[in-house]
Amino acid sequence: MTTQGTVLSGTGGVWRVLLATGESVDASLRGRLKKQEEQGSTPRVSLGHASRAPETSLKLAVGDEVDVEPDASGAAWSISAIHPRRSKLARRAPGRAIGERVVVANIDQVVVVFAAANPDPHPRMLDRFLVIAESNSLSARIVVNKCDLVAEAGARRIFGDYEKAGYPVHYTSVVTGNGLEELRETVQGRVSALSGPSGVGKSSLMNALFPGLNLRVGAISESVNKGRHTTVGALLYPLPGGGFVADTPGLREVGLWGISMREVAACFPELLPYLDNCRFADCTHLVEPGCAVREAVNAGDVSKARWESYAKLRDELSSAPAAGR
Ligand SMILES: Nc1nc2c(ncn2[C@@H]2O[C@H](COP(=O)(O)OP(=O)(O)O)[C@@H](O)[C@H]2O)c(=O)[nH]1
Ligand SMILES: [Mg+2]
Ligand SMILES: [Zn+2]
Repeated sequence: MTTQGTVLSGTGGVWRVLLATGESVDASLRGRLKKQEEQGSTPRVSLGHASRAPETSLKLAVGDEVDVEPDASGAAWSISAIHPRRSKLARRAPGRAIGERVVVANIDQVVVVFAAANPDPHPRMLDRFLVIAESNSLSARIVVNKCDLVAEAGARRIFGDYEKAGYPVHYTSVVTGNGLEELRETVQGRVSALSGPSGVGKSSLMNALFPGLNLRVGAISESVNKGRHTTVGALLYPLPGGGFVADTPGLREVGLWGISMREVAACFPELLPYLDNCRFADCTHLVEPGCAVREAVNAGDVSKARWESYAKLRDELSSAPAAGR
């Protein structure tokens, strides 16, 4: 009897799968799927109906929806099919489009959490997270937590650039409860990849939004997977009332490999209206005369700090092995 489920985590070839019944089981990949995974091939996922889905990398990831079957004894479960993915947050290997590793599959949004203070916000790191989301065609929202520690006007000034760029920004405090209900509504029933530096209050926020979730507060999330013998980096938490939150430790280290130079400008949404108006079609928006992007920066229509981030990321990409274009 086949049942559908969602992959919550994976350790050393054993995958924790949440069944539609609400029960969680440990399952291993069925032989055929496993072989494909080891070969790193990209076979079409067969679901028994004519699939228009593009070739899907079959490496199983947290967030994947799967078919599982118990063996005759009913004690051991195996994963017999992986459903096509709606979306993915992937890190790409240097220099090639294939060989990417999916960090989380089927997510609806990336939620990037920073603190208004303690630790102080780091906008350039935020820009990296946003570029990773944009390059995966995922929508992103920003949470500025610990607003009890600073005057909210100050926090709004720092993150105003992002509101102007079109990102939803939530100003929250787990201490006062400010902003929590609005944030809960955007997370409930959806699959969110939660990211941000450690210590900003990600676990505290989730516990406050969803009592009963019981994430460890003060724990260094980056160490969650240390010492295990696989490098599966994400853990999916089912939310009471529907939806999931994926804890994605190490997302910060996701390289920007595979993003082309041209693509990186398009990962800054507020630059999009200007990109086709530069004098030179191959404008880098760094030094050229007649650059519509720099004119917008000089006119104050585009944040200088964001443009500097763009320049920095571009510089980083140009020295990467995948450089070119
Ligand atoms: N003042 C204040 N402290 C908070 C807030 N949210 C979390 N903290 C504290 O920040 C520390 C780190 O929280 P944690 O949830 O573990 O952060 P994570 O590493 O991002 O998951 C803990 O000591 C929390 O009690 C907040 O809104 N205001
Ligand atoms: Mg945490
Ligand atoms: Zn330009």
